[in-house]
Amino acid sequence: MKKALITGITGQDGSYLAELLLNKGYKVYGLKRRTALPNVENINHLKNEIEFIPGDLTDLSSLIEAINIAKPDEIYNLAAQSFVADSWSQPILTGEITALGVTNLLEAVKRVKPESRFYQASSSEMFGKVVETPQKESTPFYPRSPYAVAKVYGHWITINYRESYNLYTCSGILFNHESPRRGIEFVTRKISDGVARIKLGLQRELRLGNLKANRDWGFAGDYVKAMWLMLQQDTPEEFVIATGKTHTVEEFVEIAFRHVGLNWQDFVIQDPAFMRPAEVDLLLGDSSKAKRVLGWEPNVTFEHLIKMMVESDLEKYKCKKSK
Ligand code: NAP
Ligand code: G4F
Repeated sequence: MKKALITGITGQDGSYLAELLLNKGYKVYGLKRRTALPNVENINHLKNEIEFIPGDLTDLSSLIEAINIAKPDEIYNLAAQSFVADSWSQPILTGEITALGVTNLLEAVKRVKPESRFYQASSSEMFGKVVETPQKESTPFYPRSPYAVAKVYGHWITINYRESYNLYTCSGILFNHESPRRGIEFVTRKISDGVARIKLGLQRELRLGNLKANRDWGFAGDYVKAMWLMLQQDTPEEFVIATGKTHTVEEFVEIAFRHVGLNWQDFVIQDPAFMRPAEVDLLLGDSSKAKRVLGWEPNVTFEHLIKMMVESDLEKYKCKKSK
């Protein structure tokens, strides 16, 4: 039986990846940091199938111990301070987790189980103020936030440990991917949650920042398949994972409100509090390498994704109301 260790198990991607690996017959270990209150909503349905190991990306000793316990064939490093907006208010913490945390984990791999295969969750945010469109594996990086700068570090240290120590390490440069399990602070889930609450009379307005930003949005369930495929190749390489279509935040808002029969302009207020000091205006990925080498393609369309998220939030609030 193959064994996998997932960091970031409580997050959106950690939960979908755990489901995928369990379905493939893996023994799944999840690195979980201590929290004052339980935060296992995304993985509650899997809690008896995953073996949790306490640990934190900023604590090398806990990572060494985790790899000693799991002795994993595959390691998926999904843990990060992943919210771009907060990386300006917590730039040092973001660097410690999202950048140096990768080195901590690679060091633990090198010392304890160098034959493990390692996946790093790199990000399209690294392209930032884009120098070409669409963005592909060879596109130069121009990060625009402390988060993106930290991800560039994580990306290059992953390559460096491969070249320095001959480890099997690779990175997926994933464009935005969403789902009903997306954290509530990210714009898509903030919108789907807000639309559901407004429709059910629980909220009157939705305050958002820049509606003109363009993102290449896919479904998280499709994207975790690409992570697994990357670790099944003979040679580790970098891959862009994207839908190849870009949409504005405003389009997302418009479709989400239309889905419940409402006009977004009656409810959305632009609030400077949600504007960023430096914005990423346009992301559009070219994942033709992933299609050619991995045979990977996304299945869920933009419209289907929005419908899935709005329906899920409506259901959640309807259940709460009826209790
Ligand atoms: P997410 O929902 O924010 O999950 C992040 C996970 O990291 C959570 O499980 C969190 O645990 C954990 N974590 C944070 N700090 C940690 C620490 N110091 N030690 C150990 N664990 C820690 O993120 P996601 O959307 O699933 O994304 C997964 C990864 O892909 C992240 O690295 C993200 O930066 C990257 N990425 C995401 C996207 C996207 O569109 N979703 C695109 C490109 C790249 P707690 O629950 O305890 O906070
Ligand atoms: O949903 P967002 O916060 O995601 P962002 O910044 O694109 O980052 C996400 O995707 C990255 C991949 O490209 C990941 F690496 C990263 O970890 C994260 O998962 O914001 C999307 C866009 C931005 O342009 C933002 O300015 O939406 C705009 N926006 C407008 N109003 C808003 C809001 N974003 C948030 N979070 N909240 C708003 O009210």
